[in-house]
Amino acid sequence: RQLAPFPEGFLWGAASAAYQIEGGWNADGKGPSVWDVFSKQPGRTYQGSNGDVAVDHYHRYQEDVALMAEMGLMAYRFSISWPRIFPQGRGEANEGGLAFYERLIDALLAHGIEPVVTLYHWDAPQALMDEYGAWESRRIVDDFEHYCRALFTRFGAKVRYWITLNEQNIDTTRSFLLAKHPPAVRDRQRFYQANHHAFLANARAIRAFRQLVPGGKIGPTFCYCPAYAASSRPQDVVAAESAEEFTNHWWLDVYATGRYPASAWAWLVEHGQAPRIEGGDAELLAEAKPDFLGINYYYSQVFEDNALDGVGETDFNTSGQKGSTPVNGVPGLYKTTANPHLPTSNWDWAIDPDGLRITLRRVTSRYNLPVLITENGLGEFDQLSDDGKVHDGYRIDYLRHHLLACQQAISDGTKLMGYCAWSFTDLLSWLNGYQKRYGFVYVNRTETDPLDLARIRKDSFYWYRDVIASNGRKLAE
Ligand code: GCO
Repeated sequence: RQLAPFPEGFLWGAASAAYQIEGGWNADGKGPSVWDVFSKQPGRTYQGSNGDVAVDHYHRYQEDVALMAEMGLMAYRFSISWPRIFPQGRGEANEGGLAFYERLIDALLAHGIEPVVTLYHWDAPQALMDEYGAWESRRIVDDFEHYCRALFTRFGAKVRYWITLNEQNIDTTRSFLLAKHPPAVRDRQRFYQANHHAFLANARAIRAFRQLVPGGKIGPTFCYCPAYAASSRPQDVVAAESAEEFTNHWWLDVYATGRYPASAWAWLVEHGQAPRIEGGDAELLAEAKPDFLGINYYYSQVFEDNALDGVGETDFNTSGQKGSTPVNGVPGLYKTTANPHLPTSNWDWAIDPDGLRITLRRVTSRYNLPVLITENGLGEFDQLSDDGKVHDGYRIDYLRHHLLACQQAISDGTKLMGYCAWSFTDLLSWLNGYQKRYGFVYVNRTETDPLDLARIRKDSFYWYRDVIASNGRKLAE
């Protein structure tokens, strides 16, 4: 059928995160983040890579913004590093950190690019980890609100779109179930408790925002992996529904309605894993409604029945070798299996544009809130060719099909505000180093000069520029 065009004013964007691009890890009074410490512990990241320099965006932001302007980008999503603003996590704000983001925001606005600011993209102040275990303590809720208020006060008149927490689901899963992010433990009770604190922090940020930035728009960003059933066997369907509830609704229901989903909650109570909830929490969560849901989409997952055979949370592929993703699941509930119908990336992520349409349909029918795609993209081993260019036709193909899925979702009734591709420049992958590249702009590193960091426009840069200029009409070509 004929698809409706993208709406006028659709935000064509691209995204990044502070730790993955900035560098300048101790510049102008910044305190260490948990990642500054964690990435330097042996064996934590791919070949010990860290963000001390990253792609040096802290010092090259003007060049990067000029490239965004050349591309015609309408929105740029970036995150603010909490320990740049509060080196100790709380107390007095650091003017050096605020001034950097002010320069960046002003540069974006000067080029007519809408800033979309993420308040928290995983780089908590190490001081708060040392003091009380960061997200494991309720004390973080007050400190997070204090930090958010400082930013709303300083930038509320310039920035219209705000994201509270980035991928709370992925970050806490890796922190407390997979032992891959700090504090790198495996403990389901601590997992649910830390998540409860993050929900409260999200709600407090939204409540403060309503006072300080009337007219602005705010919401969380969630990484949605739609769950498919491995077969029409009813046991597999139950498994997939449980996975949908435990891996998606658990977060989105709380953000959108303030309530934990019923059957997952019952299971946690039965298994002694439910978080402690205090008086007033339920009211706060119910009151703080987001204006939109930020959705990051990379892949779908297939689930089947898991008789009590002991499969627990397991590792995922950080090697870049295809075929090394083990089975993951919760005993008695579900476990993952490969999808025979889909190709996978070099990191074993199923490539599934229809999964994005399915995601948007599910999110819209369950929550009926506007959606901003805050991330979607393809990580690859891009190479600089002899002609000095980067021919990433595979990325164009990936983005094109996912954008067509967005267009279908719009026709299905999703109120889609915009699409931020991940990522604008190449950047540091938290666990996969600098070899996993996502950008429209290649950042050069050679063996002889690992810190060359020259910016080179990939083929996808020119393609996305034309997509934006045609408001998506180019996708039909
Ligand atoms: C990686 C990931 C990240 C995430 C992003 C999540 O390889 O490290 O893909 O880049 O997509 O940080 O919000």
